[in-house]
Amino acid sequence: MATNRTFTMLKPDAVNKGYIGAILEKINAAGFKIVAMKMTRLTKNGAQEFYKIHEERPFFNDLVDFMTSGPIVSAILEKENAVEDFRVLIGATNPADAAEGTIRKLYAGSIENNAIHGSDSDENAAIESAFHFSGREVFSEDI
Ligand code: RTP
Ligand code: MG
Repeated sequence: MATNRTFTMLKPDAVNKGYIGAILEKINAAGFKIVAMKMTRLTKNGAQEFYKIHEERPFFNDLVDFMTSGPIVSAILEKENAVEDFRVLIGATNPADAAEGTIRKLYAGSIENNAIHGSDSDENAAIESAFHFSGREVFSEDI
């Protein structure tokens, strides 16, 4: 299986509760290599653009308000089968449905405040990574 990449954000709830270190530990322990990472805060326009696919959904405005409510940590992760394996690691969208040991089961409070994002396809991983990072911010070579 080819090594590929996914994109993640630690959402404002996880950052605010002090879970950055614990979540990064789980990500590394699961075999993902961090090839880009930064703390930022999404603007309203940025959050609307990032979650544009959900703009007709009833929860869209609440989602944008939540995602702009504080800083996030965004990162690009590399691993074999990255997109699918990362979705397994983070668990179901609603932490009440998430499997034991998953990041959302451990660190998410609700379906709205669910701690972490993971891309849902290779195509979206590339789009989302380019939205958050320039080429110079991505470190792919082994050193
Ligand atoms: P994400 O994109 O953040 O990784 O989450 P996901 O794929 O598991 O879920 P998705 O369907 O893409 O929904 C995006 C985010 O919208 C919020 N949401 N709220 N109130 C609701 O019913 C509801 N449904 C979704 C969640 O924060 C979800 O992560
Ligand atoms: Mg999604």
